[in-house]
Amino acid sequence: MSYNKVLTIQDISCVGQCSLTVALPVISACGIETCVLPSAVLSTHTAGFSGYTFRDLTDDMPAIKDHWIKEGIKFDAVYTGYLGSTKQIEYVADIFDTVGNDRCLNIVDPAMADNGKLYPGFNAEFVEAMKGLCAKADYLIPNITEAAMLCDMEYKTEYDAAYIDEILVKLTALGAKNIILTGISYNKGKTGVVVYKKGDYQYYEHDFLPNSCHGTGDIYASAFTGALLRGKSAYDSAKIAADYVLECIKATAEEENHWYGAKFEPVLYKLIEALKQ
Ligand code: PXL
Repeated sequence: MSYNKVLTIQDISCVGQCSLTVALPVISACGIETCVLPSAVLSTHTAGFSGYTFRDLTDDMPAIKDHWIKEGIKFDAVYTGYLGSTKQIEYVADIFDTVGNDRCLNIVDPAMADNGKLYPGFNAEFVEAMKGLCAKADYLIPNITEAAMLCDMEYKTEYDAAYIDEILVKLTALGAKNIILTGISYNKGKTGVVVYKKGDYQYYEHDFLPNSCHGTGDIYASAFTGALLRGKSAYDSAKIAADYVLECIKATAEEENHWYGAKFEPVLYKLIEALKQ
């Protein structure tokens, strides 16, 4: 088995089962060395809690990167999630250019919006800057809200294949090489993920579970990254990640008041088993 080292850049929400507290265990469980660059430290995530603390780590980023350069540290992949400021996007673009090895994969989850709305604290300027990061993405993993915003298109909850096609073409025009578009539903009771590369379209459809929970986007992107770096194809990685997220949602649904995140830990072994096949 080849050994890979990934750098993931996203926040630490101390409580909330999202971002780094998901990426670190999930990617490590996939057998991948996982290095981190925290974009911010929050007491909790911002979806449903109020009065959370927010320590922006933007100003620490250049010195951290410079130290890695001095030490000759390079990564096989850089995977970005929730970023703490617009300025940070610039720094992350530079990190892509300087600490990746010559086969480094840039994986971008433009974690900034869901259900038609930006997360608290983000604005149009952030979306514009995120378009620039998408241009550097070997793999871009947006949900449909983020995709519509990145394409300056209307967000729709009901759509046809032509709407999704337009999104895929526009994201490709931004510069993203492979697009993994999550939460795409063409049939009632079903949803799925589109895997797209320059006109080559694949779709994995699975059951839609009504009790969706917070943080599943981060679980999805982390499991996708882990599977991809284990040598799975983009389609197989997209499928493995989708199946794992379904297991996480089912595990969470057993307890009514676990509202802030998905219980991904008890079913982590299922992700590891899927990687063996
Ligand atoms: O799951 C995405 C995410 C990550 N980090 C923080 C968030 C959110 C979504 O709300 O608030 C801090």
